This record gives sequence, C-alpha cells and structure tokens, in this order.
Amino acid sequence: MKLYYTPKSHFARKNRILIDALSLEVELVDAGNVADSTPEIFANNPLMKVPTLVDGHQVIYESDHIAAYLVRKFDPTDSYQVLTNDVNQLNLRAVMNGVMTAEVELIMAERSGINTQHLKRFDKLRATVTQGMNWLENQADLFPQQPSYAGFHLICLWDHLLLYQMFQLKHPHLQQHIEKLSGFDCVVKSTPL
Ligand SMILES: N[C@@H](CCC(=O)N[C@@H](CS)C(=O)NCC(=O)O)C(=O)O
Repeated sequence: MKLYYTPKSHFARKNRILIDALSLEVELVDAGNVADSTPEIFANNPLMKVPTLVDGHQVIYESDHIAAYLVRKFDPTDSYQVLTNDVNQLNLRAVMNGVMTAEVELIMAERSGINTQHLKRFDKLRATVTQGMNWLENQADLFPQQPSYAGFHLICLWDHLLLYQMFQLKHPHLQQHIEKLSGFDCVVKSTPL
C-alpha cells in the first residue's frame, strides 16, 4: 500500500498515526507542493489533495474514508473507534474537519498571494476556526481518555495550528488531552517540524 501525503498535512497525519498504531506496512509517497494542479502527484486524485491511499488496484480518497478502509481490512475490533456511529463523536469529527479545512483555505490563499485580511469570505473562515476551537474546548470531555482516532485527529489539528501560528491556542481542556497524547510513540513520530 502507498499513502500519498506531505509531511505537514494534518489530514494525512490522521492516517499516518493510525497506520503506525496498527503497525501496518504502508509506503509514504511525498506529493511535494500541494498547491500544484497536477493530478499525478496526488495518485490521480481528481480533487488534487492529500491524502490518497493506493492498495493494489484500489484507490481511496478522503482521510476518514482511508481510516475506515484500513480498519475494516486490518483491525476488525476497531481499536481506536474509527467506525463509531455515536453522534457526539461524529460531531467532534465534523467540527475538527471543518476547522482544519478553514485553516488550509487561509494558508493556501495566502500562499498564492492573496491578502486575506478584511475580506468577508476569509473573515468567515477565521471565525470558523475560532468558533470551532471554542466549541471543541466546551466539548472536551467527549474525547476518550484512552488513545482514539478522535484524539489522533485532535493532535493533528492542534499541532498544525501551532505550526502556522495564525491563531492563538488558549484551550486548557483540549490541552490536557494533547499532553496525554503527546507521549504516544505513534503520535511523536509524525510531529510536523
Ligand atoms: N477532506 C479531505 C481534505 C484534504 C486536504 O484538504 N488536504 C490538503 C493538505 S492538508 C490539500 O491537499 N490541499 C490541496 C489544495 O487544497 O489545493 C480529507 O479529509 O482528506
């Protein structure tokens, strides 16, 4: 299997942590510049995004679909609750994905030379991140105490926000979960530099 990723991609990191936690053999293929519009570097993902998983002739798009595919194939007991149907857990996942997407849009816009300040659309994306993080802080006790896919997701989101420094992180309840997860080997290995 091959995972097309970049070292800084927080979406791909969700898969990398899970892959390590399940001790799966997956070759990592660095897609390079994700701003490029060349489908080949994304394993022909028509959306031109990482991550993409290639398993023989099967190609899988979307980080959460990749996680579900790996768990269905290799982890029948679903050790990290990837396949949860719990509505609260799915809401956590939706908000984390929404915050990550809004942050990526801001980063990509600035990288392509757009000054995102004082533009209504980008103000909304900034508000999405701020409100999303505040919502997660208020729901922090929904995160499992044991290592879980929700926890892996949170640390990917958190470390990426720290890396790009567009937002202040003052979320003590989330921070407690982050500190616990930061000691987990599979998490440390993929920390973005
Ligand atoms: N919903 C997708 C989001 C993937 C995503 O946005 N990836 C970013 C990198 S972190 C990307 O490749 N962006 C390229 C672009 O938007 O042009 C997933 O969960 O896999």
